[in-house]
Amino acid sequence: MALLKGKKGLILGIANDKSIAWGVARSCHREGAELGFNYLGEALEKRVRPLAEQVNAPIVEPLDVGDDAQMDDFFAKVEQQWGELDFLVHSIAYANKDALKGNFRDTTREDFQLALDISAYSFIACAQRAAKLMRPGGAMLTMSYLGAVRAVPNYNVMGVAKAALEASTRYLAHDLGPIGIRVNAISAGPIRTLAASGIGDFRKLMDKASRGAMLKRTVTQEEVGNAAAYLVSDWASGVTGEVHYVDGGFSIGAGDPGAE
Ligand code: 0WE
Repeated sequence: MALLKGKKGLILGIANDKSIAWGVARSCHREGAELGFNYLGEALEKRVRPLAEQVNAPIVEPLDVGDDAQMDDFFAKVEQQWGELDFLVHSIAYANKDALKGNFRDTTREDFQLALDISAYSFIACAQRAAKLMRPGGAMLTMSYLGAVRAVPNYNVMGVAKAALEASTRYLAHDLGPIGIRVNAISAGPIRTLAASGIGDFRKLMDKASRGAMLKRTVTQEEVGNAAAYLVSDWASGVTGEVHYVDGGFSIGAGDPGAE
């Protein structure tokens, strides 16, 4: 197979072996890509380095996407090491824990700014730096969620951030299309990750996701990884500006209109 043989790609947002970004990394490694990772702080470095070794990733560097100086340093190191880049996968989000429960109308300006900065603007910040290292045929990908387009209880300001992220995907596709770079998003169903562990009632949400999905189950990191590998590969050379659902068909359902 080796869908990504000879390609160099950055995968941003691995926290541990449960991360969606790690699922993407495994699929991309299996398909022959050479990978580069970031880590957020020393605590996560201890988790990310051993994973990087498993897939022989030559680039493992610190990067907090909320810090422009770190963004510049990170991409300067990538340019030094590789010179050019074939793909970028952005799998990063953050909102204040308290903003992911209770009433959306209580969202503070600070909650809004943080969630939108880290979860949506950071993709733009990555794209502008990554594009400089890409030739025609390059591809970028980010991770979204259904809360971007529907009011999902408690997802709150993250839903607004994902809406901005999906719109950013389209505008980046518009800008970068003329130079042969594609930009897409995957809207994944809920998956148990470190991010999910900070959320109350995630079990109930996963149960609902299984029952509502056409496949009657949730999706795995590996399934998102395989879809990601396709989207950054040349097999998807005609696909850009798209939000591709990897949710077992949940989003095409009507729920249970007869439920009490
Ligand atoms: O995008 C996400 C979660 C992103 C996330 C998670 C956390 C938890 C810990 C962002 N910021 C934080 N901040 C923290 O302090 N998902 C798609 C998973 C998710 O999160 C939810 C969901 C789903 C699904 C929150 C409420 C309701 C549903």
